Amino acid sequence: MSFFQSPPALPDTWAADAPLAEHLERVLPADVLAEVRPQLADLGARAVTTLAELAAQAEREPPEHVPYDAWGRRIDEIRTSAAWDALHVEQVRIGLAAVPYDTDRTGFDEHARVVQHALHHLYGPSSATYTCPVAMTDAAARVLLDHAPPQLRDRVVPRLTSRDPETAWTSGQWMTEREGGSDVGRTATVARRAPDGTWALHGTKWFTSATTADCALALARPDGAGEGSRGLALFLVERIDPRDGRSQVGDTIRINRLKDKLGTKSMPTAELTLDGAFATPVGDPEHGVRKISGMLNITRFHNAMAAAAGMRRGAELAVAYSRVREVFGRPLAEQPLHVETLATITVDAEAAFALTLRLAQLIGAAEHGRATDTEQLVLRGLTPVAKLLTGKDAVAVSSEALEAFGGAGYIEDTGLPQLLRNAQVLPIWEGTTNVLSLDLLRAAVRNDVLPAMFEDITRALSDADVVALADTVRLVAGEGDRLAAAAGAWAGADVAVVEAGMRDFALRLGRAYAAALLCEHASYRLAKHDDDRAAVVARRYAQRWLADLSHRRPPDPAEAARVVAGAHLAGA
Ligand code: MFK
Repeated sequence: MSFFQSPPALPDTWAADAPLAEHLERVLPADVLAEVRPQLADLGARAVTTLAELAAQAEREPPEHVPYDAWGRRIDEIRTSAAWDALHVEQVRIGLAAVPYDTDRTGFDEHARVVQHALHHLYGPSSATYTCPVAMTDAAARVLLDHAPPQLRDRVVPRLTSRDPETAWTSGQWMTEREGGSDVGRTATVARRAPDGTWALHGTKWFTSATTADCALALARPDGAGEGSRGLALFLVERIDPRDGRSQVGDTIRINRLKDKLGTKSMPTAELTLDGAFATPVGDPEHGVRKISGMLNITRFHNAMAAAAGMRRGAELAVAYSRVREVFGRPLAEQPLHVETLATITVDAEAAFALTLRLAQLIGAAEHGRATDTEQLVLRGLTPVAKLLTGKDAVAVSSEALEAFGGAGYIEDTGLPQLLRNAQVLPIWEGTTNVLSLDLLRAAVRNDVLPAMFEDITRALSDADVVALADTVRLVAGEGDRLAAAAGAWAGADVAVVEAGMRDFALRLGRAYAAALLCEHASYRLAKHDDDRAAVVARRYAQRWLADLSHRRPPDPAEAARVVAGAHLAGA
């Protein structure tokens, strides 16, 4: 008899994901959870069946650019996979971009962002990165609500937040130019005002993600405005000119070519030329960077959600495989070193989820006028920290998940390599690790966010003041003290030295934050459910990332097996 390996069979991702259910039970009011649970259950089942099939098809069928029609007319059509289009319909029906905004109807109130995080956690890894247009659509709605005049806002926001696939729009975000991706102040696109008061954009955008979007927020420099980021204004560009219903694409918006990317292959990303594209200013034509920062802060939250969800999917795949793959006479799931690795990535995935969950709570509170002054400062500082830490961890965990498959993890038709490819974009787009580290420094200097962040860490730890967590809490508090002391020494220090240390500082702050939040969750689980799984998770995370080698506990194979089994429910 020939031998064939068994592929991993992913279980229902809602039913198997005990940490997801446990965190939601802690942070959501019972009525909100009861309302959303059927949707999560449906999504968890479909994430491994219909959605997974659509995602696989979309990954196999990348978009094509058709510049001209048969008769030589410029059309710049981008043909996407039918599966990609179906994933769009799915996310609209789920309400991924709508859920933060239709709270009058749902009653989710300030919990809507947590609900969004949960839905995203199940949809995202089976979406072939449709989460990217979702992120920009949500963020564009936020910016238009905050800055657009009523007429523009009332015409466009209902489309961006629609749950009806017939009327729903997606938005893009056109910032990046050849001159600058991070250094947006070098933007060369100009905005010219016609005598009738309308605006037209001229320039080249070097990376436009999800280019088939119905509209995009774009930065441009009004004629005569000053140099640098202060001279930039924010505009909404629509695919269909709202004045006469004519398509701007192929005419005043020309697609130069699609990008050939390492990952996100199902999604069109284009270089395009704006040649007099009609555009509407978002409010006064000034403070463009300040306004689009509101978009970046929401897309950075989405980036963290995508990272946490991708890490969980990597761990799920590796665990599922360990249960069917036998080597040296035993399933991988019974081999101590392999189980230790599975426990490590499972714990890192839960930490990413917890960190992003705190961000979701803070955004929801801020959007509903419930955030305290301290919480608003925490939100400003935690956004770059959560984005940069989870982005880095998503790559590391995806790589580990592929390795858990041996050679199969390196083979395209297993579908596994795309996990790593799609993770590698997460530390890059929406600000690289270094740009975000410097954004934390900007927030620390301009807004003094660090004391609020340390206060929030202390709050989480004081909620976890129980004997079973005492050593872990001490470890995290000690790291918090060291970080506070390091920040205290910035005053009067050489700026170059402070900047050069910011990546290390931001990553360490993220680790301490995540560990504190895991402690808070663990204490709840102990008190309410007499369950110490989460305490083990918090201890393992803090030991791995915060303890020096001489203080690390020796491995405990039985404990690692418990961590894996408790986080990946078998038979679900
Ligand atoms: C899963 C899906 C994930 C999402 C997918 C989306 C796909 C889309 C792909 C892309 O588009 S990737 C392109 C992403 N580009 C970036 O992330 C830009 C990275 N660069 C930065 O973040 C720079 O820090 C930034 C351009 C924002 C600022 O550069 P400057 O020129 O040095 O600006 P400056 O003078 O420091 O700040 C200008 C104003 O913005 C200031 O306010 P004022 O006008 O009141 O002084 C700042 O306080 C404000 N600001 C900057 N960053 C902010 C912010 N305000 C709030 N939050 C922030 N993060």
